[in-house]
Amino acid sequence: GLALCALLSVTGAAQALTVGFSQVGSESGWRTTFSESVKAEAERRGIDLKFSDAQQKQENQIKAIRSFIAQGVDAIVVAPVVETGWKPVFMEAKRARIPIVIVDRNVDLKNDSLYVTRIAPDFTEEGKKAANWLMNATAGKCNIVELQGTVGSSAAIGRMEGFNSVIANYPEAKIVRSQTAEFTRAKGKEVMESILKAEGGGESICALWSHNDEMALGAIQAIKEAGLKPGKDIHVVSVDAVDDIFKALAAGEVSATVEMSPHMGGPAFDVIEEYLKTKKKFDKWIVMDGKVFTTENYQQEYKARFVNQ
Ligand code: GYE
Repeated sequence: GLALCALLSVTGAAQALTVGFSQVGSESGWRTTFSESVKAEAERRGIDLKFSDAQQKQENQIKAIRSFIAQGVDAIVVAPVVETGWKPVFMEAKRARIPIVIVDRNVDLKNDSLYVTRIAPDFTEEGKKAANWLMNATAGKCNIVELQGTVGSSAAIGRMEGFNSVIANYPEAKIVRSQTAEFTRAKGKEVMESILKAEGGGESICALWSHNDEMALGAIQAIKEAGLKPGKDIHVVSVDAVDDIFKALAAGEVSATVEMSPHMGGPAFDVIEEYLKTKKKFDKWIVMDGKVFTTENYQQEYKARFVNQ
């Protein structure tokens, strides 16, 4: 009863960590899995998580961070929707002595001043893995349509740079159309429909390179409605390795996807717990690596996700 509470509060054992998480939105299956994973991890650790979904709007993320500062949380986790515009609110958190950990996308700030570290994949590597797979599959001869992610996001910038750096070595591989579909399934379908029309039906398109599975899954519907077989007439290569893409791999409608782990909650909470003890900065960020799943090697992961539940 009261005595125990008093004892716990004296020993500090009752002081659960309070962490504010400013999430981009829920635009993709990958993102919702990421949010669920962070919430489950907080639950497991007895962390009081304040969660905010910004519907992909930076001003909502800034409002959420300000609210976390006002609440006096112990730490803030941010998945920044775009790279720019973060300095003022990060300065406010610093003045309030509330550490920030970046997850997923990046900001254009130096991490030695305004945040503790970043936990993320190497987006450029993801683009290179996708392009290397496609160049091997097509012997370097391919007219490619690109669906870009959110303009200004480090995920779209990095994946584009990585992919382009590889195909630059193949004179007969070129991107014939490139347009953003904002990482969503609906826009992926809509943009692919317009590209197929503009390209005379799509017979000349060798591959679709999509910055995430969500847009690829929308584009696949458009490819089928145009009377073509995705994964056969048009290779489909994307990133995230969400559950739905494994169903498409099993159906032969997708060729390859580069895995991006959504399980960044654990590492983020580890960093926070360590930082609050040591106040030590991290001199480099924590990189999450990912595999390339293709029609040749998806089966084991497919079973792990759908059969053993
Ligand atoms: O690939 C996509 C989400 O920032 C890397 O954002 C993340 C991307 C992910 O919309 O599904």
